[in-house]
Amino acid sequence: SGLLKGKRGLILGVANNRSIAYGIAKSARAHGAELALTYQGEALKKRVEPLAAELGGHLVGHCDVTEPETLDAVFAETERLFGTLDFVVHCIAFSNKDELDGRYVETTADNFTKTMFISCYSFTAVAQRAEKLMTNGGSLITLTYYGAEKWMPHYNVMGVAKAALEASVRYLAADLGPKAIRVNAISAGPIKTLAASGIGDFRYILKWNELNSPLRRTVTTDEVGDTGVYLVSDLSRGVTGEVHHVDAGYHIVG
Ligand code: 0WD
Repeated sequence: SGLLKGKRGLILGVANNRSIAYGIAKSARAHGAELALTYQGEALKKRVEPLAAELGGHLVGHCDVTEPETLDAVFAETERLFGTLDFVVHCIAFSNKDELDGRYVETTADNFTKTMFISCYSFTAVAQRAEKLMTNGGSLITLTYYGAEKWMPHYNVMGVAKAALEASVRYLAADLGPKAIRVNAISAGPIKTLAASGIGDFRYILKWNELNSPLRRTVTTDEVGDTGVYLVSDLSRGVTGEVHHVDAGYHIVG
């Protein structure tokens, strides 16, 4: 469809073709969006380059949110290419793997700070830069997980960071609403990606969701992608500050 025809979007967080960011990029492209993508480091560049080409998108550079100058460079390149920006998709999170297992109470100050910065603050850092390019209004989306709302095994400090991320969605939505910039999150059910492979007992969590979600299955990156299209399109023009679950209904059960 031409739902996103004429819309230009920046996608952050494609690591490979299993990434949620890739699922959203693919759906957005199928609905006519023009895309800019980033990669984190040279190793991932080799993975992301062919995916950007396949999507007819532009690679706008290396982005590591712990190096703010790389975010500045990416937004400068996006402005040079597009002029204005209609949407941004933020699919970035990180925590030390050895703290995504065992007990939350053991979290170190260093990993707490790092997890919060990369998984929560980076969305605000992105919003600051996006606001300047969204002169015709726009839509920002980020990815969260049910572990923000309820205790989940092994999610630990990432659950705390996702809770803060969901709160930041509400504060950003209030700040940017007067400029017709909407801010929403998708709370995705578990999907086997690179980031998920760091979480202890992940296969068990997938199985548990399969057995207990209302739809009796898990979700795919394509399904998250289609919801992403809705949230960045004008179909959702009345929606902001929302955390929208794409989890086969698990959140009403668990
Ligand atoms: O079950 C899942 N997979 C769920 C994921 C359920 C619900 C939510 N999510 C969230 C994640 O927490 C994350 O916010 O979705 C988002 C995307 O994650 P993903 O698609 O599951 O995982 P992946 O394909 O690994 O993409 C995450 C990427 C990183 O990949 P790796 O695995 O190499 O860390 O986030 C990027 C990176 O490309 N990333 C960074 N980007 C810029 N600067 C940084 C950083 N410092 N750290 C990680």
